Amino acid sequence: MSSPVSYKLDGNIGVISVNFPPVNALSQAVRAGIVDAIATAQGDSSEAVMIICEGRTFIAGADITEFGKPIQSPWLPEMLADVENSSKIVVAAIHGTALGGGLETALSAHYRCALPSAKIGLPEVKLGLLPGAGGTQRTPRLAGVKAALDLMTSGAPVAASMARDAGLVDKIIDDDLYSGAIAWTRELLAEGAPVRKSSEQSVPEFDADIFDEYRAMLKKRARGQIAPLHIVSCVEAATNKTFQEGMALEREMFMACMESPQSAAMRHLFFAERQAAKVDGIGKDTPLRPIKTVGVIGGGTMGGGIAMCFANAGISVTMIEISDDALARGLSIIDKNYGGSVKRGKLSQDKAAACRALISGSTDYASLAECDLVIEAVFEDPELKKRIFRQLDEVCKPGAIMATNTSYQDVDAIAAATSRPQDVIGTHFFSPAHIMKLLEVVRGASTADDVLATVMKLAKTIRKIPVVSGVCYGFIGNRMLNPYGKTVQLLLLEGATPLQVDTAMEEWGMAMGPLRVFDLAGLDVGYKARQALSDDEKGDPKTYQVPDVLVEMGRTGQKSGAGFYEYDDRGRPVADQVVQNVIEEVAKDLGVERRKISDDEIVERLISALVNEGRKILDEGIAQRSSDIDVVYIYGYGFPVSRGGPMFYADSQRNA
Ligand code: T1G
Repeated sequence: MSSPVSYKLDGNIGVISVNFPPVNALSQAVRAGIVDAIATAQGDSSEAVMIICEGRTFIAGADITEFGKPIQSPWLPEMLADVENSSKIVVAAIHGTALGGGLETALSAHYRCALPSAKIGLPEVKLGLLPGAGGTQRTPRLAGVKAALDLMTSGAPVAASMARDAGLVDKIIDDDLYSGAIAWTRELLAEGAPVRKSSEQSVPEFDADIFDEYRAMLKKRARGQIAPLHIVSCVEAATNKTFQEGMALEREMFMACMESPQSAAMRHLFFAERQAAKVDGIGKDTPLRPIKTVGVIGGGTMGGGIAMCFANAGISVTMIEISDDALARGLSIIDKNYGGSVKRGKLSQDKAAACRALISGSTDYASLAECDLVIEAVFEDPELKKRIFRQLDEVCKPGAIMATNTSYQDVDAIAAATSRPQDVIGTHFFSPAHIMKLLEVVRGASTADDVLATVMKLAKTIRKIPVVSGVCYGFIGNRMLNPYGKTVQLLLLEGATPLQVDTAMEEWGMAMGPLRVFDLAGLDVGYKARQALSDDEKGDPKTYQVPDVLVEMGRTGQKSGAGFYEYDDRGRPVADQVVQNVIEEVAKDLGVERRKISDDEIVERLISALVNEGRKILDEGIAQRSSDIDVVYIYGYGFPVSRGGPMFYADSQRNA
């Protein structure tokens, strides 16, 4: 099999070109190819060497598919040492995204140039790892301690211009990368630019307190994760040890991270997220319906957030409300959201204004006539939804996709209200819709393959992570939330307090304990839904009696200032004896014997409730694969990434 790395002389420049689709990952063949090419260049007529990649990006990192298997030589650090020890200057020419081992390759070169559109980053921390090929030692020497810590502990890529300002890129090439980089390399030769090893540079001045400041911040921001703290130790070593000593520490800590359950979990998620975007049985070449204009029905919190998702992706949106006042309120929610994004520095004023300009409003369904997609986002009343879809059936153009944002209702029943159920689909956004990344895409029995394929691709356009669900009450996430919530109520009656349950789950890693989640969502939501059910349908009163009593006391959650907790004037939850009295009263009425309950029991019973329901969802074919369920719970329900998702966690416990 031919090597993915080619080498040729372009005049006096030896050009190493990597061509290993899709992202030029540093597979064993790529590493061996670069080692051979560098060795060839040492003995030929070249005066300098350039490393460039074909395809859509510079090297995007080590080959993650090789992780967890025996490492084959040449090891990446060895390859990078060969690059850096070249007797001739080596120039890296960057386009696309130079990430992880890709950036480390560029940093082992002596000079770096990049297209303005290029980005560089060290995202290893998102895999529960740290840069394991000199990144923790070379980056601080080139960019300083703070920039290095920011780059490695956030894992976020930075634009080429920022990389240049930080000292990680030397030159921006404004036109064709190949010819521009060749010309620049010849300029360097003409200037007599020396072999410049980043490993020999010393770390610029830094604030000695920075390491402890980062440790304190990371203990909160990346609670329980080991890689971020190891990154701090490695960068600290770059400031007080030799390069070789620092490399030895980096290797030791890299291997510790690689072998950790956290990294296995986060690497699982990396592939799970990408697998979720694929629909078994629907080919990549399925023709998609063009989506240029979108309609959103409902200007509430969800409708406004959904409208922003599309506007932020440059797609024009018409928002429909029932009256001018309601429409004005809806548009003001959007204005407030954009204002907040600008204030938090998430969006520039100009970008926010450009996005906002793409959103218009109307009270007339006729204005939806040219929309390629319409999303209904009104409150959870199935009859109202059917009425809306009958109207959409009247006004939407042939081929328009009609989607419902329902979080529970029967998408097939909604589709049946139209003459074109094949064009109907569920797009379940999570609140706040313009921030939460998860999108449950609910495939109805009649949903056409091209409609599903179009929405899955559109999800990526609006920067969401799509997961396909079949039709059932609550789809994947909310259906699993149901037994989770019921088990919480049983734990309270049996002796745990709301604060103990929430603390146990948050210390285990959940972003928010269940009682705080219920207070945030509003206890009245479940209460109203139960009013429509018979006693049989409601199930065991132990699972809902306490929240019903609280709602009837006017305690509907954070929005009313009290639910399972009281909330102080800054919205912080405070344990409330009134609630404890209600719990004990209900336990007595229902004959529940109370006892001391351990935190471990709380975690074990709540995670089991999720996993057992997840298994049913899989058995029923509602979810395509177990890893899809993990993606739902990580991106929609605050499950800790370091545990990989409920299904992965259960398997890892079983195999431990
Ligand atoms: N290794 C193997 N396959 C990879 C890969 C990688 N590093 N990156 C992407 N792929 C596959 C991916 O699975 C998918 O495959 C296809 O490429 C397109 O990816 C020693 C230890 C580069 C920004 O973490 O961030 O270097 O599903 O759908 O949205 O210090 O991929 O088509 O079969 O994501 O355009 C560090 C991970 C590794 C970068 C492109 N690097 N990749 O995004 O496409 S650890 C990373 C990304 C490391 C060193 C350490 C993104 C992307 P398939 P995609 P995209």
